[in-house]
Amino acid sequence: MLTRTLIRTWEAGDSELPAAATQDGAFAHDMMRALASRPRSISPKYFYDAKGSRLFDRICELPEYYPTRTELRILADNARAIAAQMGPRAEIVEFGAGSLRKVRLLLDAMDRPARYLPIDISGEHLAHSAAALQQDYPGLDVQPVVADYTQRLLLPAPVPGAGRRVGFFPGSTIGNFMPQEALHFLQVAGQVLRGGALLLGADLVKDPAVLHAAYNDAEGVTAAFNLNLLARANRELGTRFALDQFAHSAFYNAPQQRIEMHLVSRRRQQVELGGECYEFDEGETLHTEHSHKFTLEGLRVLATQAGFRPGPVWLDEDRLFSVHWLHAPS
Ligand code: AVI
Repeated sequence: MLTRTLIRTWEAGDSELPAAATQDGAFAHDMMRALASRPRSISPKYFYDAKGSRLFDRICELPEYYPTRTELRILADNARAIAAQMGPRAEIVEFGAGSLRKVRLLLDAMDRPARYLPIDISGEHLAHSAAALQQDYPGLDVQPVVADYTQRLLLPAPVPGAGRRVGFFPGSTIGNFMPQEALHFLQVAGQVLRGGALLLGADLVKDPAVLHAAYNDAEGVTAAFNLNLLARANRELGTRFALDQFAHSAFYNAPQQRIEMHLVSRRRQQVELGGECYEFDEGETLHTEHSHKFTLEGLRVLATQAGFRPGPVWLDEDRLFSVHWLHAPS
């Protein structure tokens, strides 16, 4: 029962085409813009080529990277309570193709799920994940939606007899947005989930040493993940970043409640792109990611600003991570 929906989320006259339409063009454009600006920064979405996605999967298994296993434990321990909030015949809309392990925990506990709609900008990755899930849940209506979920979304109408529409946004990916972008995402989600709810995973503020270790693992996988951005630019854009001349840097910015990841130039050097030459001073950085951490109250205030009504919150016993049930606007 695997069907496929391609949704346009941009309109004629928009200044930028969606990344799906111009994947390479958008990377070149954003990299050029990053190199030309000061301070230099680029969207973390460019981490996730095939190699970057594999590295991220390895990060999720690292002993220092607690968010994935902690969220899985919270979902497993509370699956029945979460399913009770969902009610019968609910449909799940997952923002991102996601970890199939997480949604399975929900599907296994739910009362006759009506449909599963994973949304992702990468059609290939999405098709792969959806097909894998369909194999294990042959009776489930799986309908992948190729779209940029940060933009205005149009989803297929609910199936007849469906219950609540429940959004699922795990992994604290919301933390990779800037606060204004997180608000915008929640507003967009609120529109497509009207009358339903959002199940949202959010990493919590904690001892900076724990955060520091999670983004500076002993094996160097996070460093490789960060540096893969430059390797990807070399592969796809023909830049010749000297990979051994940039260092991974990740630190907790306490006032902003976020981990910042940067690539730091180890010496004065130049890089060329699109016929332009860009200079890095020694110590100058390309900022590659923010990973915001939340207090329970801060997350609930943000959700309320976007029109959600906060419901139950599930936590692990060390209060490292949180999973929020947020009632969508009606
Ligand atoms: C996907 N995202 C929530 C991860 C995070 O923790 O911000 C990405 C990541 N970056 C470094 N390690 C993991």
